[in-house]
Amino acid sequence: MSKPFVAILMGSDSDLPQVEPALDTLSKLKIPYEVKVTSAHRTPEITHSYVKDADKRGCSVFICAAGMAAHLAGAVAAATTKPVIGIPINASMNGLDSLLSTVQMPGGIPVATVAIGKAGAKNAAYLAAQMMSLADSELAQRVKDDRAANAKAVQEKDAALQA
Ligand code: RP5
Repeated sequence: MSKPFVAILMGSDSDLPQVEPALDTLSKLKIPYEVKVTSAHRTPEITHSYVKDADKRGCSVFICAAGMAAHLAGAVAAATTKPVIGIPINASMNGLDSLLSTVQMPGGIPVATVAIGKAGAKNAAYLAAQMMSLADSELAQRVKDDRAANAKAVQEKDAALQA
């Protein structure tokens, strides 16, 4: 079996600028990932078969980004029992349409929904890392070190302000 990885799906390549912080964060934490542009509506069969295949190949967590009627995360969650994290993309209505259509899943098919846009993308990657850390002590340490480095950066910015 291949190394555990994260699969990042997005409904359109137009979502990429808002998804990039997820890719950067996974790279920083040395977590392997795949990126796939596929849509719940435009390419439903490709979405389904990709999820089934990625699941079999050792995908640990799916991260799904979509805008407007954002059904991608829900469609993915319907096809796997691996954790699914949804990033609502701001493509219209300030992303509120995407937020509601990602988060409002019926009972039994969860999607862990993060904030709209870039902050959500970053947190989706951290959340995936924290999930994978449960079975990977080296990754758990990298996540802890990263959290400490972020706290130090805040303190340094504060110190610069006080000087
Ligand atoms: C959604 O429709 C995509 O995730 C994207 O956010 C939105 C618009 O897609 P494009 O028309 O830019 O391809 O499915």
